[in-house]
Amino acid sequence: MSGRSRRGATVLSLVILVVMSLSPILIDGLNETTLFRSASSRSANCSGVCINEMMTNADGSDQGMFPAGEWVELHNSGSIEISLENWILEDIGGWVHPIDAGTWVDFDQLATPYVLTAGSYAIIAENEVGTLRLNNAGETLHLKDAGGTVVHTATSGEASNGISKIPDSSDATADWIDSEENTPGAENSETTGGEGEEGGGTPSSLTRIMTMPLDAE
Ligand SMILES: [Ca+2]
Ligand SMILES: [Ca+2]
Repeated sequence: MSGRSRRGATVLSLVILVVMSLSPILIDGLNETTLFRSASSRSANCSGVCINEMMTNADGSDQGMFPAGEWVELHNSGSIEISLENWILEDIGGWVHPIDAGTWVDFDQLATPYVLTAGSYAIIAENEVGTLRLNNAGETLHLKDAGGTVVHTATSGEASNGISKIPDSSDATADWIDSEENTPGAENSETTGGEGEEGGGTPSSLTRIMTMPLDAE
């Protein structure tokens, strides 16, 4: 074997090695894409304490003290009071936001700390904590109880500046839609006359999720 062909063989084996080492990355990339795709449009039905409204794209800075910044409204839709001690909000980008005195608006006015009575609302705000990073282009947010069990999952569509997202009353598992009016701490105000306009949102939300950074503000 001449020096040249030996060098050629060495280069060839290097190329094969590089390709072999890249393939797991490519496979991981595909899995990640599949994961993101399956994670979109995954709003869930909910009873008990549920995510009920979210401000993913606050007017002005997305961080700040409520009413500035992002916020999430929880609603106890059940018939018994529930303690949210050690519950968290976690988004698909892995940001974990606590539910505690520092994030729960008017926490000190609760009759019992952490207890959300039946029918009442809680506002969990960014409050400059720095961990509520809801993606303006579309977000999937999980509410988890003290044992780490997902209690509710909500997926929002692309948000307009300063307009909150609420469940689509015609389809609980669809991407959330724009509210008619932001109602933190009160019953939601749904956009009227929206029936029949939904249903075509999935492909565009898939595109967004695959092209936008997950933790974009
Ligand atoms: Ca509300
Ligand atoms: Ca945001």
